[in-house]
Amino acid sequence: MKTQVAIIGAGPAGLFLGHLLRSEGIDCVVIERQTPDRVLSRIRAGVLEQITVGVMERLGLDGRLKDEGLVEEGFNLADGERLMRIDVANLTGKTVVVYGQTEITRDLMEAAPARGLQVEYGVEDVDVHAIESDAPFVTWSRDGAQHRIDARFIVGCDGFHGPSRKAIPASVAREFERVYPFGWLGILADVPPCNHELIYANHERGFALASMRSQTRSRYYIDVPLTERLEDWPDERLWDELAIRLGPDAAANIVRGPALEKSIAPVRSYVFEPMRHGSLLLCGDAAHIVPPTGAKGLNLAASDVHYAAEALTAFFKRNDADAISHYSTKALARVWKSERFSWSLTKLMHRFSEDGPFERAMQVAELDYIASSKAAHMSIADNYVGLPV
Ligand code: FAS
Ligand code: PHB
Repeated sequence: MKTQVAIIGAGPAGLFLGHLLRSEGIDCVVIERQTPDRVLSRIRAGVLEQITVGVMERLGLDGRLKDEGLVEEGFNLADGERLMRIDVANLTGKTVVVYGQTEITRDLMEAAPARGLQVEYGVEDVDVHAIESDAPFVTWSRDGAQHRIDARFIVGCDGFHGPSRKAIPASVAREFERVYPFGWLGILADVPPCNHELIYANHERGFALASMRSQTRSRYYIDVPLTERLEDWPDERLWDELAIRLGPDAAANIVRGPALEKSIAPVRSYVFEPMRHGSLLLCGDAAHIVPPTGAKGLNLAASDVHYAAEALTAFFKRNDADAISHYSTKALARVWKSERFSWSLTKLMHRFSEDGPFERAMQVAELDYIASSKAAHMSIADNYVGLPV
């Protein structure tokens, strides 16, 4: 098989890029290890920045997002005593939209045939070759048959555990990582949210987040030590803990219900540089991971793809190779700012077992500062709605 761009991974990054390239008339093929149902069964991000909404608008795929998405003009930080509302709409003139990653992925998957976007599911043994040449290729197998895609570029959109990043030689690779001493235990339930806006809570028993997917479906999280197992957290125990950590006002509005999905996700900050080596580009979780506290994971995938599509379109349609050579620097500049915001909000809203009284006093002082400073609100709002591309 021959194409212009071979894309590995049909998560949000791979499908965003495939659609953007096809909308520019550029040939591409997406290959994905899992089945479509398996990809859709993942419960991940839920908050969209303007950049991500903008990509769906550009693709003409924002219909359901506009009908079903919840426009959020603010969100809240709680510290056991106070509820501090960050009025992002008035502070920045921008909003975020609550619309599940599952729904974004479903919209992109369903629109692929009409776009002429070829997506091969259930592939195995994916490997990339000759990435330091102008004729890289990908090999893969399915049902025992061997396949090969020859392309001018390969884009690794294969997430944190995918093969693409590993193809970049150690001699040029730089890695930056912080693994946090807790995971996020999330529950999805068909119950109305306890508040119309998100609440991030820093309680002496730990972190909690009240989020939602719609007016009738809620998503809640608490942090738990990495030693905890799902079976240690039957629904009732989780609802009890949420009621304590979110505080009496929110607790009074919590409607309990059976879990549709419950999972523990590890929490880490990770950046891989460079995001391009030769004819291989990396987008999304294949190159970086953020703690979910800043709600940046999916949105960073969209901004990487924005830059990658811009560079690949310049290359194929205007014969301009320059944009490709600047891709990694441009994408990383925004990645690092999102990494900083996600790390700082994680440090502010979680209790760290290794922290002593001084570190705790710093948390309290920062929350006090936020409670009393418009400038602090402005900075948080500016980062939460998403920095310009
Ligand atoms: P993805 O991981 O979504 O997609 C990569 C795709 O590549 C997958 O479909 C995978 O099957 C495929 N792939 C992997 N190896 C392959 C191979 N060898 N061959 C072919 N295909 C291969 N963000 C938030 O903002 N809020 C959250 O609550 C949140 N929760 C998360 C929970 C979890 C468990 C994870 C992992 C992430 C979470 N995130 C969250 C971040 C999440 O939204 C990611 O940033 C987003 O999925 C990134 O999209 P992609 O880069 O497309 O990677
Ligand atoms: C979610 O709704 O899943 C969600 C929202 C905000 C976050 C993380 C996750 O910061």
